[in-house]
Amino acid sequence: MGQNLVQRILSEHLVEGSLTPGEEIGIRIDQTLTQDATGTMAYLQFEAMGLPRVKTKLSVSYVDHNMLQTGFENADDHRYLQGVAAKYGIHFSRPGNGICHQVHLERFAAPGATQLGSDSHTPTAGGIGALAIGAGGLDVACAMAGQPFFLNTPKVVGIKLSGQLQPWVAAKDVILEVLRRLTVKGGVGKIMEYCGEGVGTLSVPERATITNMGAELGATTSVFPSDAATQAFLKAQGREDAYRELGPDADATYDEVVEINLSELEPLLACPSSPDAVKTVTELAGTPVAQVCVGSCTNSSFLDLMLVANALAGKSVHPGVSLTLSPGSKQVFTMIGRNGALADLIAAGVRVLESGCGPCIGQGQSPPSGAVSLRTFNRNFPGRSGTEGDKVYLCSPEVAVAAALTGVVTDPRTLGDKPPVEMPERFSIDDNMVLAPAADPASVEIVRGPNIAPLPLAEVLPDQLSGPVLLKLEDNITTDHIMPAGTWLKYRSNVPAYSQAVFYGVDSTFPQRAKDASGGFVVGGGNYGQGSSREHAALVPMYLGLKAVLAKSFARIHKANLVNFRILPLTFEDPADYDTIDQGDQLELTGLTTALAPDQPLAVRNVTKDLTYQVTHGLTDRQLDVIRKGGLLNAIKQGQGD
Ligand code: MIC
Ligand code: SF4
Repeated sequence: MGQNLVQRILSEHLVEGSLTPGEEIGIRIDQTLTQDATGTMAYLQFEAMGLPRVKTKLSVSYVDHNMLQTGFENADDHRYLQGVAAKYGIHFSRPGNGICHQVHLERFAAPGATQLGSDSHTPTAGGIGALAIGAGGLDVACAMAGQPFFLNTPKVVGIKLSGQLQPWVAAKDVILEVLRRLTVKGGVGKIMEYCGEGVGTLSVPERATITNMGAELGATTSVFPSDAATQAFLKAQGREDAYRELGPDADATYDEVVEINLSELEPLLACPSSPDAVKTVTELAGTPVAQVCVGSCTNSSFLDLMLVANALAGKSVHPGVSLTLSPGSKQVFTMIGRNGALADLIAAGVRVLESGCGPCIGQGQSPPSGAVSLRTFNRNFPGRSGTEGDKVYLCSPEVAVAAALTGVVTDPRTLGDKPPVEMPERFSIDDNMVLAPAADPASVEIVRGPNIAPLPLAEVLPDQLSGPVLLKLEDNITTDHIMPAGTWLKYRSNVPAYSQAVFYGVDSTFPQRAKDASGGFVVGGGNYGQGSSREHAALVPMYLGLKAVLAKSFARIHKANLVNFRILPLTFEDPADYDTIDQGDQLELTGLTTALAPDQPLAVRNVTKDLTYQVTHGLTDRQLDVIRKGGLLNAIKQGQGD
C-alpha cells in the first residue's frame, strides 16, 4: 500500500517503534528552533546535560518574543542566549531579525526534514513540506543532544482541497473553516496532511498560514506537499538546493478525510475568546472596531503586508481605529521599505512596530476596555492581549484592513477590486542578523545576569502522593491560563519570580495556597493545557508542589511537559467522577512504587468525600521511568535507558 506524505517522512526518520497509530515512536530530528521565551530554559537544560556541542544538522536560537526591554531582564536573557549559541554550535537570530517561524520558513526550513521547536507554532514550516513539531524546551534540548523525539504515532487526516480561493478570501479563511468544523480539540493525536488539486493554487506563505494555525486544532502538526510552488519559493530565497519534490503516493490512504472546496469559502472571523468560535464576516458586519493588529507568525509575510499596504495606499485609517503592523521578518520589513509600501502604510496612519511577536503575546498594544480588537493572529484566549475581558477576533489581513478603513467589521468583498499582490521572483537576502556559532567555542564566555535563576529539579517520585485539590477548572484550560505571558513574560528564566503568576488570571491566591499546603492537585476538564508549548506551565507549578493533574483529557504538548517535570497526568475513567470533586477535597494516591505500570489504572482516593476514582495515565514504560526518576532531566543524569 502506498504511503501518505506523513508516513513517508516519519518512516525516513524512524529510530524506535513502528508506525501504528497510538503506539510510541522515536524519530530523528534534523533541525531545532527555540525562541527567547522558552529558549533560556531549554538551553539551561541543554547545558545541564554536559555536551560540548549540539548534534543536530541545524539548530537556531531566535529572539522575537521578549523584545520590550522595560528593565534589565529581557536584555540579560538575550545576552545569555547569544553566548550559549556561540558556544554550543547554534545559529543565533538577533532581536530585530524577525519572528522565529517566519524567518525559519524563509531561510532554513526544508522539505522532508524533521524539525522540533520550543514553540507550538513550529508547524508553520509544514507549509514548505517539513514535518515540524512543537514541544517543550526540555524535549528540544534532548533533540539538540542527539536523542530521538518520542511521540505517539498520530492518525493522519487528509484535508482534500479543491477549487480556488475567490478574491478577498484568504488562506486564513481555510484554517478558520477547518477550526469551525473540527474545533480546538479536533486535531489531538492527529497530523493534518493537505492534499488535492487545490493545493497547487496556494503559495508557500499561504500554506504556512494554514499549517501555523493548525496548532489551534491541537494537532501534532500539519503538512503540505513540496511541489512547483515550493520550488519557486525556495528559488526566490536563493535556496533551490533545499528543494525536494515530495507528496503522497497515488494510492496513499488517510485515517480520515475532510473535503474543502476553496471556491466556496467566504471571509471568516474567530470570535472571543477561542480560535474555533468561527462566524462569517457577513454575520458580524457593522460591529464597531477600536483596534486592528496585523502581524504574528500566522500573517506577516511579504504577501500579507503588501495586501494591507496596497489596500491602504492613498487612504487613511478610520479615526476610531488604532492600526498596528508588525512585519514578520527583517527580510519582509526591508522589502516593504525598499518598494515604497512602508511609506504608504505610514502615510495612511499605521503604527509600525518592530519585527517580532509584539501584541500577539501581550507585549504592548493591549486594547481598550470593552472594545473590539481584530487581529490577524492565531490565538484569542481570554486576557492574552493584556486587557481583562478583552474582545479579540481573529481574521485575515483582508478582513483586518477592511475594518481599519471603515471602523466596523466589513466584508472586504465590498471594497471593490482586490489590489494585485505578486510573489517576488527574488526575496531580499541578507543573513547579517543571523550569527554563526563561534569558530573557537572555548573562548566564549556565557554571561548570566541576575534574571537567569538556577534550574529547579523535581525529586524522585515517592510511594504516596497526597494533598488538597488546589483548583478545579472547566474544559479547554489553556497554558495562558496556567502561566500567563504579557507583563510576566520577562520572568521566563526566573522560576521563583514567575511562580507568583501561576493561574494569575484565574485565581491569584493559587501560589500562596499551594505553598501553604506544601502542594496538591489540580482538577481540569477536557483538553487541559491547550495552546502554547511553554513548559513553564508544568515546571513552575511543579516548583509550587503540584503533584498530579486529574482531567477529562489533555492537550499533547502539555501532557508531555507534565511528564518531563514529574507531574502525573491522570484521566478519569468515568468522566462523571469530575462532578464529585470540589476544591479543598483531600486526595491520596498510594502504593505508586508498584502500581505505576503501562496500561494499569490507578486509584485516587478522595478522603474528604470517601470516594475512590479509577484514573488512567496512558504512559509508556519510558515515560513512567521519567516520572519515577523525578523528571526527564534527572532521568538523563541518571543514565535513562542504560
Ligand atoms: C504563544 O504563541 O503562546 C507562544 C508565546 O509563542 C508560545 C511559546 C511561549 O509560551 O513562549 C507557544 O506558542 O508555544
Ligand atoms: Fe510569537 Fe504569537 Fe507566533 Fe507565538 S503565536 S510565536 S507569540 S507571533
